[in-house]
Amino acid sequence: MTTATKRSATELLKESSQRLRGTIGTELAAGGTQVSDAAEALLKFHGTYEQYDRDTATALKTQGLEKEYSFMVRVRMPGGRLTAAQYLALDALADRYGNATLRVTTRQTIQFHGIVKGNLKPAIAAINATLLTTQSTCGDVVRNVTTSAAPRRDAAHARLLADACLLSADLLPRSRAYHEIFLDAAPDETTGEETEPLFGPTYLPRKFKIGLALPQDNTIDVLSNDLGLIAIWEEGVLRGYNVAVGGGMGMTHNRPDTYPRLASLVGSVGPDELRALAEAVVRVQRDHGGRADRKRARLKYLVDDQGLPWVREAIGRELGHALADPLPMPAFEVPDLLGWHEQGDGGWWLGVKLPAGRIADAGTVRLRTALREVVQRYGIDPVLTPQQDVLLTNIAPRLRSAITRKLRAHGVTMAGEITPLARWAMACVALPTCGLALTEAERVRAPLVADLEAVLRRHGLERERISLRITGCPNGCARSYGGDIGLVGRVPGAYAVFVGGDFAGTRLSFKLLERVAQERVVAVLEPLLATFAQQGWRGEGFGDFCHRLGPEAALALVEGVQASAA
Ligand code: SRM
Ligand code: SF4
Repeated sequence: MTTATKRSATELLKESSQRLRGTIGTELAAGGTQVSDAAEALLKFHGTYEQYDRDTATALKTQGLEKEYSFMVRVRMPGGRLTAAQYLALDALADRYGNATLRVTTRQTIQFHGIVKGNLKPAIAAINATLLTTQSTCGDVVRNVTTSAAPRRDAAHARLLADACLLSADLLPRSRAYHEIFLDAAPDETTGEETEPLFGPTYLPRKFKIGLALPQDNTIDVLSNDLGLIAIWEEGVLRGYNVAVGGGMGMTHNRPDTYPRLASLVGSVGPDELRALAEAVVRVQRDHGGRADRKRARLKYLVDDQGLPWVREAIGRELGHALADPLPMPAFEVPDLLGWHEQGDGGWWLGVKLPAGRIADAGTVRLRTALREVVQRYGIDPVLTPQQDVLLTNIAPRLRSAITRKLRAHGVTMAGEITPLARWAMACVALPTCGLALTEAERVRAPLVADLEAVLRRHGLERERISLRITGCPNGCARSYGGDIGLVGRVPGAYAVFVGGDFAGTRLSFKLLERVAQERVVAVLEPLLATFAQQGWRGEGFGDFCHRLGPEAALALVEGVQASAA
């Protein structure tokens, strides 16, 4: 390991935690609604965050009452796969322990919100009983591995999913802390001192994300991962994986040394070297990643601070041989997975839009009930997408109309009935649960989409494929610096507006405006959209058009409107 001169408090905590145990066990057994700061930090490694309801906090404080504390729990499922039985079990747990909703995340998992402290252990144990885990879904470890959600029954998709599952399992910590704390497993006294062969006593400097894509399916935004792997097939044979390192979306306002970054292609490996390669990259980040400043601890900063050639050499050293050059690769595509599609084995899948990933019953739209009934009745295995949607898979052709009818009867809108903007609009959780949110995101997605749709209609752009990504802070959980339009919470009630990324996820957007009041955002974008309608080239996306204009010309177009903005 490097001899770090200064280490953050989290580093010291990890080291003294007895492999992620700390005082979690005793604290969970005690009463109350909260845990200590140390236990809170360690609990993340086991997949849970302490939160409080930010909607009620101020009013409660003025009455001298405690905030409403609860826990968010995140499940691990590489590639967003779960069985019908698992889905139904999780759905039931949302009532028993959570806030009666399931939240599909931008990394293809499910989150529960609103689990009170006394229910945390039984909830995690119950998730585990479904043969899913919450282990390492948060914390300084390898997070949920993402990959194409498309349930296409061909060799390329099958291999991609198998490799995602392999990496996900291989890169889990070996500590038995999770099993002892949440599953009452007895400590293993037969093997002497417990070791973490890959991670060591301080685990990784920061979260570490891996995604696997195909050039023809970059729905995961592979270049936003610390380690992005792109499978290259030629004439039905897997030639190898292109390796990209140093992606990440988060940044901190007012800290110019933090920034979103797309992963850089650093080389390629053969089809059977994936596991060794992933372990090698993890070891490079473990040993050389920053451990002093958590805001600059992701692999992307190591790549920029040391340079790509250095990183390439370091990976080669860990791997035992130099990385081969990247394999030739076609341009990325982003297929639309919503609606009805043939799987290639006689079965069909139906992609259903979930509003910002939230599976809930709300008013006349009983989305949660609809999905539960369809999954239960037809034994459908759902797949979760990186766009926060769900694919209902393995459907016999004769059942298609019955399933459509059932969903409609519960008020669920079918994909063919929504605009491309609504199809591709993502929003992070933000308020009221996220402790880092500066603005709303999930809760303003629908009104913002509706207002933008009206503008698009005015300019004849309603069929235009435009991706909108909204986050309540600069951490970029809905990958808001990629795509055509990014709205990033800046201060309460106002967003930084980003444009100019590309749909395929290969170019970051630029900041058009620093601070625009929520109610002015759509008006500010209108002149740009109007000019795009008149001057956009055939086949050019809105982000491409803004990129072609460049920041200065784009800003000149919106300046008049901005002058009247907050
Ligand atoms: Fe995220 C922190 C939610 C995907 C970058 N993210 C958080 C926390 C845990 C807030 C916190 O630290 O207190 C949020 C919990 C909110 C809540 O109430 O549930 C949170 N992130 C989410 C989810 C649920 C957003 C969503 O609406 O779907 C996504 C869960 C993914 C999963 O299943 O594992 C989620 N987060 C992402 C992504 C997108 C991705 O990975 O494809 C990113 C950008 C990529 C990246 O990692 O750079 C992302 N989240 C962050 C960051 C910035 C990290 C950085 O190094 O810059 C933070 C803050 C941090 O880690 O300090 C963060
Ligand atoms: Fe919270 Fe910010 Fe992530 Fe949104 S982007 S979930 S506000 S950390």
